[in-house]
Amino acid sequence: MIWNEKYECMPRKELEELQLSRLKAIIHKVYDRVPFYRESFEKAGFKPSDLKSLDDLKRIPFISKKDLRENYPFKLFAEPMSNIVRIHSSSGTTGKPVVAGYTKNDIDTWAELMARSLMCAGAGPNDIIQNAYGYGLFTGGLGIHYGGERMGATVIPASGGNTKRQVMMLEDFGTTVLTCTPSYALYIGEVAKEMGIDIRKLPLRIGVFGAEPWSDNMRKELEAKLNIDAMDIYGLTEVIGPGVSMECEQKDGLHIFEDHFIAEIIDPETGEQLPYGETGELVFTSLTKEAFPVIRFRTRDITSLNPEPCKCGRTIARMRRVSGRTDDMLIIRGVNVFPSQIESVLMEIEETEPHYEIVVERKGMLDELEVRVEVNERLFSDEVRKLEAVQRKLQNEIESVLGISVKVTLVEPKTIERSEGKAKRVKDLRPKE
Ligand code: DLL
Repeated sequence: MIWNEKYECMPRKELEELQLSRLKAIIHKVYDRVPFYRESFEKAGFKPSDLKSLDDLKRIPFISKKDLRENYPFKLFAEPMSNIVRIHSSSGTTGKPVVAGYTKNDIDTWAELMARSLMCAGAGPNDIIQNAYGYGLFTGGLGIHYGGERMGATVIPASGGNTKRQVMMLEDFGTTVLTCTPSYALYIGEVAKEMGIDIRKLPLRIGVFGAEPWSDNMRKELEAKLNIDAMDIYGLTEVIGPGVSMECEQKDGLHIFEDHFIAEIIDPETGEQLPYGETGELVFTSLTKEAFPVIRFRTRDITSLNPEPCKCGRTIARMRRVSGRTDDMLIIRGVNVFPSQIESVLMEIEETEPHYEIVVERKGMLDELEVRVEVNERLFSDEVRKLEAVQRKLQNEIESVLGISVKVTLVEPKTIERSEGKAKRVKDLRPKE
């Protein structure tokens, strides 16, 4: 089912006309109301009246995370505080957090986008949604909550953590849709098993997983372990929160709600716009947000775009699953390594569990990459010879994917820290330059 057929299935030409008229309005608004944009447009010699076609967007300068930090907390808002009804913020692990403001209409738009997303994932008004994304400043909790209610489903505001209680609710409340990070879903599955509960036999049928990169092999793992369809949801605080794009039943890319956001792909080195199909950094422009519009925001997320209509009936473009971030990329002895490449290999090996961490250290002059992965109970109690064989197999496969040597360490079951939100899988212990 499609929540909003009019906007999700619009002929492309009509959609582009709508985008252009909305873009003109938002460009004028930020120019008039937000000193940062006025200055940056002027520096680039761009006037709002120069915008004649969607193609002219290219002429507008980007806004980066750094700009957002420099305007912390409220300087990019385009509405007076009296019109702001809510504040959210990102975790800010690498400096000051990003602060997003919402007007009443923004909250309404967001609920609409999340209702679309949940329906796109296959959920409907008869579902019971257990929302195990964290409630609070993080956008996952309240964002999904309002969308679930808008769609008419029953929402359980479980929030993250208290994992035994999550399992109890899955069983007692007959949850049909679980929303949380993929790493937390894995952990919930593991705790259920320890409690002697087989999630595969419960009514749970859909997982709406996102907020962190995960691989298609992790999807297979989750689908098998929980007996569900595991669907990818994408979003970010700067753009609105979850509900920017969502996978449909085809599981072939995430539909971007393009009547509200324009997506571009750029070359992260040159900033040049890349054609459809090419991989690069995702850039978003919000078209309808009132309080905190973003114009050409560089997400650092890596993906590509596909504008072809989908078999599901939606005509809005799709983005490929985000494989990582430009700032997640590790450079090891000159080679670019994405944690998702390692995850993909690990998920294909039966004897290991999907719990791993990546440690980078400098030994002498050289960087060393170590992949620590848990083995399953069976292998753990098996002969050393078998352990060694698995270790060698993993090492060979990872080395052939990455093209550099790695150290693989098999660790005991349940020794790697579990995540209740976004997993932190990389420990980069190299001295900061
Ligand atoms: O993570 C919003 C969200 C909540 C999305 C719940 C999905 C579900 P931030 O905390 O601002 O917002 O983090 C945004 O997380 O730029 C990506 O790098 C990453 N990310 C989000 N969704 C995905 C995904 C929320 N499906 C940052 N796949 C983004 C890969 C994702 N990465």
